[in-house]
Amino acid sequence: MKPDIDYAVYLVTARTYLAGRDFYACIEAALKGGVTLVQLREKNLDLKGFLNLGENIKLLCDKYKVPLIINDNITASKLLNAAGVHLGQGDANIEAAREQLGDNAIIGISTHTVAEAVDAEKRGADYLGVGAIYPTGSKVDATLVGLQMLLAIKATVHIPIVGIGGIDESNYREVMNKGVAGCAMISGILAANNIEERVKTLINDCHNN
Ligand code: TZP
Ligand code: MG
Repeated sequence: MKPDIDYAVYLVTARTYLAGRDFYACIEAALKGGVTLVQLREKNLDLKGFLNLGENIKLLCDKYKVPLIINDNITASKLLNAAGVHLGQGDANIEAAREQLGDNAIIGISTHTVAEAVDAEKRGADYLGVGAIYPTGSKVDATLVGLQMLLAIKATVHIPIVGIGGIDESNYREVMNKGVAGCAMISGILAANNIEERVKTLINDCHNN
C-alpha cells in the first residue's frame, strides 16, 4: 500500500548549513522536533558516498517513523529502501522512476509553471514541489515563482503541493494559508541554532491555525 505522507514540515538536507555541527545529530534534532518528512538532497557525492550517508539517515528516519525521500537518484532510493524519490525537471522522468520503484513509491516533482504541474500530475506524480516561493540562497539556479504561481498551480491540480524556497518560521504560515499540504525547508530548519526547537515552532504554527 502507498504510505500516507504528511508533508507539513518537510526537511530537505544540505550538509553546507551545519557550520561544523554533526550531520546526523542535526538530522536527529529535526526528527526529534517532529519533521514529518525528510529528503536527502546532497550534491557532489558519488553513489557510494551517497549510500553511506543514506543508510544512516534511513536508520534515523526509521527510528522516528518518518519517511525518507531521495533527491534525484532512483537507484539510491531503491537500494536504501526509501519511500521514494524527488525529481527536478531535468532529472529522470516519472515513468522511469515508477517503473523502477513501483506503484507504492512516492514520486515528487519540482514544478515552476501550471503546464509543468499539469504534466507531472498526468504522469502520475504523488506530489509537487513548487518554488522558489521566496528568494533563497540555498539553490543558485532557483527560479523565483512566488505565491501567485503557487495559487495558480493549487487551483489547477489535485495532488498535494509543497512550497519550497526561502520558507522559515516567519513566513511558513503565509504559505500554509494558501492551502498547500506542507512546506519544504533547508535553511529554515538547518540554519537554526536550535534545530529541534525551530521544528517544534513550525509544527506548532502548523497545528494552531
Ligand atoms: N528548490 C527550490 S528552492 C530550493 C530548492 C531545493 C532551496 C530551498 O532552500 P531554503 O534554504 O529552504 O530556501
Ligand atoms: Mg534534481
